[in-house]
Amino acid sequence: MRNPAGAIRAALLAVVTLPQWAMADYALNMTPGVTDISRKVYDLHMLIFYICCAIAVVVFGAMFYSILRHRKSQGHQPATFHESTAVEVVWTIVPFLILVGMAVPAAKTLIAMENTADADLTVKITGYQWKWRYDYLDGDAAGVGFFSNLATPRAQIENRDTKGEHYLLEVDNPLVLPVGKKVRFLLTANDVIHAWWVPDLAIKKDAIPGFINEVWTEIKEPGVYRGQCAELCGKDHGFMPVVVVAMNEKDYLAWAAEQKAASGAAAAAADRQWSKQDLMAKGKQVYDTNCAACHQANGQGIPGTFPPIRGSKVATGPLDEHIAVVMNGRPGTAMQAFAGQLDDVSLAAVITYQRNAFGNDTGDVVQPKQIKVLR
Ligand code: HEC
Ligand SMILES: [Cu+2]
Repeated sequence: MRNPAGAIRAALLAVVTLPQWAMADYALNMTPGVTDISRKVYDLHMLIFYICCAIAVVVFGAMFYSILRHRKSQGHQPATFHESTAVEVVWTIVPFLILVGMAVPAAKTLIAMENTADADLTVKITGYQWKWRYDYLDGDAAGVGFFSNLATPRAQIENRDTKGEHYLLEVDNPLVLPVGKKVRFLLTANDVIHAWWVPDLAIKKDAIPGFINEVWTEIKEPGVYRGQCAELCGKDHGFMPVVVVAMNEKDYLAWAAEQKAASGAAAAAADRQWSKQDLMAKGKQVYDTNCAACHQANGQGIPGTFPPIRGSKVATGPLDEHIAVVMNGRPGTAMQAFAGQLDDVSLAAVITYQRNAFGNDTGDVVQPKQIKVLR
């Protein structure tokens, strides 16, 4: 090396600035999160990590010391530990103590994680292909329920140069929770296995059709916490993020009141007569959010997997059958029953849209009232 001093200085500089690089936008460690449980999980992770480091130093230290200082070329003979009771006892008891030292705090944390008793509020979380549904079962928002769909525009997904700040980690309706309250989650799924994962809350729990899993959280700080589905659940598994917004009590109450008012307004909207233009505008929005993942935004479907809506015999044929397919789905296929997922207005709008968009110019208009009588 021509300039050893320069090289040493460069190396020192690298070591000194390394933590800053690591901190910048590249986090290697897990997050400590924003709940007591997440902090316990983090502490447990660090404790066990340090124990592993200490074991590594001791074991590799002994190994390298022996290899170096007791090498054959120096005339050393192999040692025998054969039938040494003392050594046998030590290498049984030491790992036993280390294991117990890890198992005690780990079991304590696990028990705390499973203890869903005395919750202030219960929210049912249901996984769908490919969105989440949240139903508030009690508390100030009792009766409120909604779907939470990916909000990243399709254009951004197709052209990744235009990625936004929360690319694929943003939704139209986040799960809103009050801070400082114990919230119990009941997890299940409508179709296949999903998993609800929010690292800041240290929650990753499977949502399984026909089963109900329980988990809980108590968020300390107001804020927005993001996560994802963590169980490979089909084509758009990477497109069903989780967003939790934690609010203080006052904002949460205002939000709950707003949600209740909105569902009242939706009921009123279902009773009035809609113009074709309004149904088409609303229908496009419903279609892009709920149907385009399979039938595609241009209505052409994916040959062999998802049928086209453009020119479809159902979407251009008898109206009754079209309504029946959308409301009841096609059992045994990916075509879900949308009667339980969409309200009367959304169903009327999306069916009107499918019958008039993509060149399906049937001219048919479906009113929300027509859907209401079929429920
Ligand atoms: C998860 C994928 C998926 C989503 C989302 C989806 N569909 Fe389907 N859809 C299908 C599949 C698969 C079929 C074909 C079912 C079969 O084999 O009979 C289908 C069939 C249909 C048909 C009949 C087409 C024909 O020509 O047979 C209509 C109409 C339809 N879907 C409407 C909708 C509407 C409206 C939405 C949104 C509210 C929607 N679909 C969302 C997968 C989906
Ligand atoms: Cu999923």
